[in-house]
Amino acid sequence: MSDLVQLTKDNGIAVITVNNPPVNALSPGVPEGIAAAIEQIDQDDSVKAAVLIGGGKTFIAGADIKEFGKITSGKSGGGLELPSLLLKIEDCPKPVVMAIHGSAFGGGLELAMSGHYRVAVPSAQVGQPEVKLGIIPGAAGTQRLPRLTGVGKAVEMCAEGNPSKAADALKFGILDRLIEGDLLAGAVAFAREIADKPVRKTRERNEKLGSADENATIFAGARENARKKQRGMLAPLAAIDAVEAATRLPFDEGSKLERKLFLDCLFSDQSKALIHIFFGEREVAKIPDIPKETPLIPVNTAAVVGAGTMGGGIAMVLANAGIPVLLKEADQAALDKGLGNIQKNYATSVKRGRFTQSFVDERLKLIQPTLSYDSFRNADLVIEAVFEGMALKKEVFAELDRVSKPGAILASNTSTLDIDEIASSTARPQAVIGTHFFSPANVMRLLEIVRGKASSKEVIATCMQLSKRIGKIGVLVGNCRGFVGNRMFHPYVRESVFLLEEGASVEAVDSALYDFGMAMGPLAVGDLAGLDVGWRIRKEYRHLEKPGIRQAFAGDRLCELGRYGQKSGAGWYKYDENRRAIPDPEVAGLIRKWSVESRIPQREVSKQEIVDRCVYALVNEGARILEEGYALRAVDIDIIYLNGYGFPAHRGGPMWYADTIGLEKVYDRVREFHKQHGELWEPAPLLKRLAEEGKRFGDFHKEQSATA
Ligand code: 3H9
Repeated sequence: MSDLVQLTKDNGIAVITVNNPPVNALSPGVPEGIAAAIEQIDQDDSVKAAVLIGGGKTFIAGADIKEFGKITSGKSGGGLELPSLLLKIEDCPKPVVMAIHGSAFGGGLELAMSGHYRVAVPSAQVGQPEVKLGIIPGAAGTQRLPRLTGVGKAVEMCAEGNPSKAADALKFGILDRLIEGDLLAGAVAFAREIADKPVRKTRERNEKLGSADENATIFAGARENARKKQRGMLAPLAAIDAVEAATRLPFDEGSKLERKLFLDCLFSDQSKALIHIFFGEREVAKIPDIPKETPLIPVNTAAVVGAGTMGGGIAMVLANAGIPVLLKEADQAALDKGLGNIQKNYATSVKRGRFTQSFVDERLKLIQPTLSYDSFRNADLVIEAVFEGMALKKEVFAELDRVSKPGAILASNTSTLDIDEIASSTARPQAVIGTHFFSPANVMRLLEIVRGKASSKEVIATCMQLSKRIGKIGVLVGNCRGFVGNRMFHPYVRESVFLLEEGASVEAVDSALYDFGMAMGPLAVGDLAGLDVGWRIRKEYRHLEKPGIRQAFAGDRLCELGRYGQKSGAGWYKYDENRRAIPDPEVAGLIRKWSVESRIPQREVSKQEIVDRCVYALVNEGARILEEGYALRAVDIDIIYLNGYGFPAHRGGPMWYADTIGLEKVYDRVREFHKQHGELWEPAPLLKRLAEEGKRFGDFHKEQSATA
């Protein structure tokens, strides 16, 4: 037996405990330990039945994801032998009861299904989340699950990857009993109850597999769903194929097919990208100069200044996490409008089944509207979300400095402005930080946390922790114009408009990027956000632009015509009463006319050029940001782009995508654009260096850590 697996006995019932913190992943040593325990149990006449349980906070969270990289790079790695262990458990002549708390995910659920019975505490969750890593279950999960749940539920669980709560898993047939109270004691008692019954092998339970006719509509529906909801992803379709195999082939052959599909997925670029994201989401929480032990500022109450779209959304996010929040506006009309929007948004969530009415009623009670700063003294955290203008922000912060208690965090939701300048209007710059939410704030997962030069470690650590508490993914960024996300978005949008001015159509630009995997094309995003927002910012900053540099003009001209996007019924597209975008020949004609007047040569623009121009504009700016230290790691940029800008997860984010293409190739293309389009395309020095050294953006952080 290994250190990772212990075997004890409790009066005729053997107890196998897996102890591989933090999540009892099936790392090398764990399957071997379980196999050895099963062999001992098999040979020990005093043992009537066995319980397998996880030590610590969970059952088994699956295969060890870190091992996958070793497998695909040819450096051994464990986990692939799992199917034979599961057969061994299933063939054990004494009943094995799987006792589940925390999560039984991926290989953990597959292992649980090889047991003869499964019991769980009510808070447990089970699932086959592999598709979220770009793979499918690889230890016969797609073959055993439909035998327990029936085909429809198994397809859904394997293709969508969402977990099920214990009570549901009991209904679906995955679990045999819920245990209230002590899990081990309950599981041992259960094992005694069933000790004399004949063992049931999941792989031999074919009664729920259904007929070909019944299944045809299930599989067709699942495929249609996957193509729509997991656009561009290979694994969901492979998972459906594998479950379908369970209905057509005997268990062994179905398992073989599953294994082939699993390996195809494991070696795909998509899986590598999604695994990069899995670890990246956890990595961004780690700030090198802010240790885990940094004291946190308790946030029990909050206040938000400004009840516009952003302020209202932020108040909802805080209330949803159970934090009472004051919502301040300058006048009653604005406050009423803001509260009306909040109520409307909550009503939509109830209609869509996201929240219950009673949850919403409780949340609304936590949001207290106000017209004055009188009660701000109680707030531990204040978030300013007023109109984006430096003078106004400074005025608000000077006021916050006067009214807030010592130790309160003063945060600005600015999306572009200088946090240090905002902080300079207070006598406590150490308390000031940026919390840049994305619209709609109650939906989008990203929170850019902007570190000012004086922001204290406690304030930063608290905001990082708060992001988790409010269900966001917080990424710490430096204080530069547009921070990380918007600074990169600027050249991306700029290129999309340049392409229009060079001859591409609005629809061609958007569909090329949509087909690449972006949630929306850049022009449709502009219409959604309001073209006037960028127009105003461009006007404000025009004096900072170097003279003689090409400027995109088509968007500004549309704004001059009152075409602000969806809100004015027209922008790059026309909109019908349901806000559905309709291509507008008038816009095409205008862009052509303006471009010819500006002597921009008109030409055919290929789909590939559209993608390269826009995505490499992101990458080149990302490289500058990385080298200048405004993002901590390349993966931080990737996480920002996935969660705030609709970049396709299966491409791993812009920096990972560039690494996957190869920086040498990316650099060559950027140089080509530099020659054709001039200074705006000057290759970032970091891109040049890493390309010449045959390295990746992912290596930059390792270089930095090595020299730190
Ligand atoms: C699979 O099973 C394939 C099989 O079908 C077949 C194979 C043949 N491996 O999330 P947390 C680390 S695929 C390695 O912060 P929580 C994680 O990186 C797998 N490491 O905790 C973090 O490390 P660090 C299918 C893992 O309490 C630490 O554990 N399974 C794994 O918020 C804590 O994680 C999944 O996809 C792993 N499997 O959430 C489940 N899991 O401290 C993936 C976690 O250094 N895991 N780590 O940053 C989860 O969903 C969550 O971790 C879980 C706990 C809900 C379990």
